[in-house]
Amino acid sequence: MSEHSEEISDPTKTWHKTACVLCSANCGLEVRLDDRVITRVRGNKAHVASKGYTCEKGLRINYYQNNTGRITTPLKRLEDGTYIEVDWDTAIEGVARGFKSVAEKYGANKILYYGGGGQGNHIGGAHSTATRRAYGIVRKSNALAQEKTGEAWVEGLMFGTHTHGGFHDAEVAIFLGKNPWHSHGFDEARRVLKEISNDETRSLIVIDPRRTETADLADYWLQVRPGTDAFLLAAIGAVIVNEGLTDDRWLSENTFGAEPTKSVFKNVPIRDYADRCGIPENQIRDVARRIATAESVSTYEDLGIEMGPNSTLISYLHRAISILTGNFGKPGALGPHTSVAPLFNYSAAGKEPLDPVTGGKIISGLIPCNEIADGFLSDHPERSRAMLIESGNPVHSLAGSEKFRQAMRVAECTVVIDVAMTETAEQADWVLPASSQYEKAEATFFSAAFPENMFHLRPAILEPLEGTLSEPEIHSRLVQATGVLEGVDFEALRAAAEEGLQSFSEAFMNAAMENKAITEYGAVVLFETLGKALPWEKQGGAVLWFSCQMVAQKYPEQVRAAGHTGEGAELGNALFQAVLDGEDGVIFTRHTHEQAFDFLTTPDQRINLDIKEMHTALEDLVTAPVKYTSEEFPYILAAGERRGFSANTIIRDPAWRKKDQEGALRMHPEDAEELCVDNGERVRITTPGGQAVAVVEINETVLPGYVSLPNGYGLSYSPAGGNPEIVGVAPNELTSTEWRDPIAGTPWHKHVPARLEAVSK
Ligand SMILES: Nc1nc2c(c(=O)[nH]1)N[C@H]1C(S)=C(S)[C@@H](COP(=O)(O)OP(=O)(O)OC[C@H]3O[C@@H](n4cnc5c(=O)[nH]c(N)nc54)[C@H](O)[C@@H]3O)O[C@H]1N2
Ligand SMILES: Nc1nc2c(c(=O)[nH]1)N[C@H]1C(S)=C(S)[C@@H](COP(=O)(O)OP(=O)(O)OC[C@H]3O[C@@H](n4cnc5c(=O)[nH]c(N)nc54)[C@H](O)[C@@H]3O)O[C@H]1N2
Ligand code: SF4
Ligand SMILES: [Mo]
Repeated sequence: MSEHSEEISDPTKTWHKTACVLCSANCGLEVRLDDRVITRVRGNKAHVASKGYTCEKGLRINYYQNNTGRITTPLKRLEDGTYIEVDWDTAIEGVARGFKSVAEKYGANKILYYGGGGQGNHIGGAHSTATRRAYGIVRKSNALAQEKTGEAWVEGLMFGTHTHGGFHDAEVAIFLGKNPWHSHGFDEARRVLKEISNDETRSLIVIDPRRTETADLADYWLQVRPGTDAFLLAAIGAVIVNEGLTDDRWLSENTFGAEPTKSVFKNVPIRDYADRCGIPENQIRDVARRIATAESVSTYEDLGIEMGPNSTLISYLHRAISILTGNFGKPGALGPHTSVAPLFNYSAAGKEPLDPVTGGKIISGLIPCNEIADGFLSDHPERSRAMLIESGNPVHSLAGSEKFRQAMRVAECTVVIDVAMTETAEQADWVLPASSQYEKAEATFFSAAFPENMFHLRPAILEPLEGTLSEPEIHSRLVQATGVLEGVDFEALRAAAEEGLQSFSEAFMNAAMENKAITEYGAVVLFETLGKALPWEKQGGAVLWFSCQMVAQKYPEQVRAAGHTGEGAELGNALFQAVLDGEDGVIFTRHTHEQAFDFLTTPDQRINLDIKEMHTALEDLVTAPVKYTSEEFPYILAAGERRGFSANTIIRDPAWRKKDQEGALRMHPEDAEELCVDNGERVRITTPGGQAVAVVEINETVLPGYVSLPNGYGLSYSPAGGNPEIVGVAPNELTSTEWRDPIAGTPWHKHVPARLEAVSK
């Protein structure tokens, strides 16, 4: 027998194609399995987006798939806080009864849906639309409403669509409060960063108070004083305007509101703001000129500014700088993109309702995360009374963990769908165990590439762990428990699906005309009919049939340009088939840069610079504070930095980290000296929100007076046969819900005033 045939007959030698679920890049992976263990992992070179790239985390995904924290049976909480195991029928009936009773007592609009997907899984969220409709759930939120809603509001008003930088091609790439070396956020991040850094015709600009791994590669590292980015960007914009570096002809053709915007920038006191942000004026002028004279500029803002003072204003300022210099809709610049399913409703920006209980702006339908717990805990008659939480761990990830626990305690029915017994599951009335992302079909809607955009549906590579169900199945059961689908003939549609996609689409459309439940609960109907006619490992992908039809309807020319053929429903079917077959991902749309403006939903499809609220905020900056420390809290704590082995709360076993298992508090040598602490010793951190004890790492990359803790640590985990232990500090035991942006309500986690004391040895 040749070596080759031996490989084929030995299942442990087969490479299975899938993807990493630890960050939004979702790099394509190939893995080997021995029984249920992922024994080897490598980057999938044929993957349309990642092309073989991975970071060190992706190679350790077996810690996600196989750990002792998995839940394998539905759980019901008893009065005394303990749990009993129940079967699935009991759990589904119990949940349905719980929500129905809340709806009868207070109205179904008092139930909140939270989550719907982490870094690798959005198929569950897509099915939740059916559950929400069946139970009348209209309130919702997810982690985007604690990071990206300010950005989404600005983008909605400026463009009416999401934009993303073209970092692979940009002459100047700017990272603003973003450390892509560790956090990624675009394909092949480290390769691209190194490429820009090594190319003397291109420039990497990093704005970060910490000398991060990305800052180390930068041509211009602006070590901004924490929390003062608004002053820096205002000054950069002012230099561009005052030195006549704006692209006026382009502005008059493609934008409106450029003149009033220039006027506000004109009045910015550059030298004063340079002092406030701690960057020398000549460096600000150099950077402004570099931006203005580049062929193309792309900026990536992230948590360093989204979770700090003036965050919504900063989201506007850097976009205004890009637009004033003509950087939109060309290679290497900011551009729009297609989506299989958009994460936000950008065209609704500016028309946001306010939360009836807490008063916050509900951007794109999402209740600000920092207001959720306060809402439940208020005595307002409109307050929410129940929660359905799916694929999110808000007790750990939202500001003020203790407050969120209390909110779950006062709620009358709380349900968590998760793979693990998380901090949030530990508070729930019902816990429903989901199959892992390698045990069902999964995909994300994160891909933001332009002019070509990609999508990757990953089939299951393992059978569901016994006792668990996929989210499509869980939602199907929850919806069917309400009886709304009783009149739908699944059999007939399934038979049509077995004949082929063309028969199915005709049968589906005809049936939908007769019974509106078919489209209202479309995701579940698709799963039960088309899905059940697919191979088991792809069943959950059926919901994408509808998305593919929508994409084909919206961008027929560009779907065909991406290689899919047909007209109307046939084109949608061809795209869906390609998605099902595309084990390396597929290109689903191919635009040209000239078509970028077609995406704008602003008047005349021009970019809107004239956002009055932002102009006022820019003017008011002159009286805004520069420091948020006090005698009582003299330090600034960045609560939740991304590091080599952090992955939100997706991996619970601390052993997955090769080093820094506890997640050290990084501290400048001067501060360590003042506090008389050495490496490995402990300090007590006290903030207005709470207290914790952390191990110290003396680190020259942070500024004196500024300390940082990693994100996603402090998870409870029970090793096999052992007692639960918590390793490291859970950052949100130290944060507070009221410490937030006044416009978008997003938290100031990177800027928490704190006091430090050495813990006696
Ligand atoms: N390894 C890893 N990667 C991840 C994740 C993970 O958990 N682990 N999570 C993913 C998720 S959900 C997200 S949202 C992204 C987040 O990705 P990033 O936003 O890049 O991550 P952070 O490290 O939280 O913050 C970025 C930077 O902000 C800087 N910063 C702090 N204060 C300020 C300030 O006042 N001004 C400026 N300009 N910068 C400041 C910090 O020094 C830090 O380098 O990462 C994703 N990728
Ligand atoms: N202090 C502070 N807090 C922060 C941050 C910070 O920087 N500082 N960062 C914030 C950011 S940007 C984000 S995005 C959030 C992230 O916080 P969350 O939105 O809570 O997301 P994760 O921690 O990724 O939790 C994902 C959950 O999904 C579960 N899960 C994994 N796979 C599956 C599956 O297939 N099905 C189901 N049903 N569940 C699954 C995991 O067990 C986990 O409980 O954290 C935020 N919290
Ligand atoms: S953590 Fe992110 S960058 Fe690293 S392999 Fe996974 S998806 Fe890719
Ligand atoms: Mo995030």
